Amino acid sequence: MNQNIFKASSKIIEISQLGDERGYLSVVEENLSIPFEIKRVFYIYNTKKTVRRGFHAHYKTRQALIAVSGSCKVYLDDTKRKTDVTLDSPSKILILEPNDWHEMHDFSTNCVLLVLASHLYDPEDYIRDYKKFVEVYDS
Ligand code: T46
Repeated sequence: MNQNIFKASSKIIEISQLGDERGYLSVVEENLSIPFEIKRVFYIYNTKKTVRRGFHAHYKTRQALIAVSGSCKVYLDDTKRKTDVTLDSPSKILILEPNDWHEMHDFSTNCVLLVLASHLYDPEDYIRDYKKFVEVYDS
């Protein structure tokens, strides 16, 4: 089991909406607005409003979550602080650190949640057991 953990605080950042009469354009760049190298991109869509997903933390994967369409909420728990953040704009990015247990919920029907990740997919990087999560991060 990978115990090489990365601990930091998740945060919301705002990026510029570059706009003119044609509409808006927002830019994300690795190691600039996104504080890591982007190794993987995936997106979550067609999630029903009543569904909660996630229910895990990571050992090392850092992620950036952007609701590029619609909105959703993300429940965050670092073993001490628990909070809900709302992603409701393509210019709002949640920098989600591995030590935050997270649950995504309240998806609008048109929500497309874009996720940029610092590592390739590895099921061993997931902590899906809450007790194990507390053991690893409650120090
Ligand atoms: C996270 C939140 C924000 C892959 O095969 N490759 C991938 O890169 C990913 C991300 C998933 N999968 C497979 C694994 C499952 O069979 O896709 C299926 C759904 O994944 P999961 O149940 O992990 O999805 P979520 O929404 O619970 O979590 C996802 C990410 O997995 C996770 O890293 O932090 O979004």
